[in-house]
Amino acid sequence: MLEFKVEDMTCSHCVSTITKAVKGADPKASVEVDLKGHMVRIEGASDAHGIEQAIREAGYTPVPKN
Ligand SMILES: [Cu+2]
Repeated sequence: MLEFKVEDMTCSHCVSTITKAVKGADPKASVEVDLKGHMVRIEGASDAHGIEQAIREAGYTPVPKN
């Protein structure tokens, strides 16, 4: 599992933007977002670097947790 802390994710719009960004980067990945905890968890990722970059390009600051 891939985990990112995304402090600048603040509302349901952010959740949907980040989810779309991750899916766009890695369509087979499944994304789980914990808005209150500011965590994004991704299962089945094949391209961790691409996912991190996609979240950044969507305007957020992902900090890898593992
Ligand atoms: Cu938001």
